[in-house]
Amino acid sequence: MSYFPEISNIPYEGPNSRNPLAFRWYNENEMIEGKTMRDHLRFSIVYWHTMRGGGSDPFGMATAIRPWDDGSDSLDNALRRVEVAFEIFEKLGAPYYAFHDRDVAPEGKTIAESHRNLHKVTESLKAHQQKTGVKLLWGTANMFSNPRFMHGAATSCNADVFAFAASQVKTALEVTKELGGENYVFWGGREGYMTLLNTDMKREMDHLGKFLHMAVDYAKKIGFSGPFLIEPKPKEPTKHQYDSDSAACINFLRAYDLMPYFKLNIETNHATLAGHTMMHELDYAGMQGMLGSIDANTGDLLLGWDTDQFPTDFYLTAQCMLVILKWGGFTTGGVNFDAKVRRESFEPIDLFHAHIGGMDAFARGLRIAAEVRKDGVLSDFVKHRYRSWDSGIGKEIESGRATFESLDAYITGRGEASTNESGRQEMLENVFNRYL
Ligand code: XUL
Ligand code: CO
Repeated sequence: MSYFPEISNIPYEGPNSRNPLAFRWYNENEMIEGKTMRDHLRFSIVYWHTMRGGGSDPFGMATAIRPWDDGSDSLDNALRRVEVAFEIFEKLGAPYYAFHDRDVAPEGKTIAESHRNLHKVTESLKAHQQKTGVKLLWGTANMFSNPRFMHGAATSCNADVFAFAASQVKTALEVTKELGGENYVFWGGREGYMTLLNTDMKREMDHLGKFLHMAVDYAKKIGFSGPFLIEPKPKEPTKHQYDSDSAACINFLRAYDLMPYFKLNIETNHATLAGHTMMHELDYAGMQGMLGSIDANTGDLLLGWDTDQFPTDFYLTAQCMLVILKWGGFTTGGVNFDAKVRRESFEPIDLFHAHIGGMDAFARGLRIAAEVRKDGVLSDFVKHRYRSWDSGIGKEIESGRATFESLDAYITGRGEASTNESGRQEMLENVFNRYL
């Protein structure tokens, strides 16, 4: 049975197509820099927004029409959603999907019942993966919606809540492994605080470090080898979240001896909430070998919260892809659309328009980035800009031979530093725009 009989598999029709249900830039088998677009981008669709988002906001209830969903928290409803989800994944040609435990299966009255529900839905997810070839990019546990997590999960002041969270991640890891998930994500939804007046930050961070080590140990035990990913976000829901940006996450992982097991899952709207560009966050993670995956979306210039809009801006996606390619592209990660349709876009077909737009935006970004790299104008400029480090005193500093005394003698002998050169920002922005 089909839930979208009027929609066929979305075809690639090229840039001149006027068909809104076709790709203009994403041609999955086309080769770019020696790899297919499919393998470069590794698109993934999220269960929470696409299957569970209803469009409610703090001022109003859900608006979305979802004829397949009876609105109940029953297992039957959950199992029906799986069928719908896989039809959407397949028709869009998305090779991956991602979920939280509570997106796919209802929470039970006891934790044991919740685990049973999840295992039951997992059987169906597995069967659908086998039938369609769609794979799991990552799994995660929702440890932020239920009131028990009001003070946090691994960083709660209540030790029982820590134990509950551990049980939940244990099962989510088992399920992720069972489904061949390529990564496991931690987004610290409520791992943070509202006021230091009631918070022992050091103790909470120590607990988070312990929790993640337990996850690493259990993954080893059950043979889950995919990397763990931490998803940075600076605020919302808490005022200060511990995993606030790439730098804070990497410092935490290093301090708690977790570096070998983790990478980052970097989200555009989270980067901008942290006061950074997405490119900054990607480059910072990339230079430390910590770039794992991305949650692709965008915020709104005029709204200060996590609006999770679908990415449509080629300028942004091209710059993101430039940084991603610079650090070698994705291995286990991918472009995961942590994005939701607007509340006003309430019809099922809007889910297709939204993903087509996001996939095309990243496909076009990939094409532009590959052209920029082929011409080498920007990388040549940067290389030339740092040429004072390739020989002479610069080389001595980089190689570790220089000391304060030797540098003092060198610059005293010259009397003044050599003349600076323009950074040419405007010219370089013009160069970049040639490729758009
Ligand atoms: C919240 C967010 C999450 C994570 C997974 O802002 O991005 O959906 O991606 O928990
Ligand atoms: Co996200």
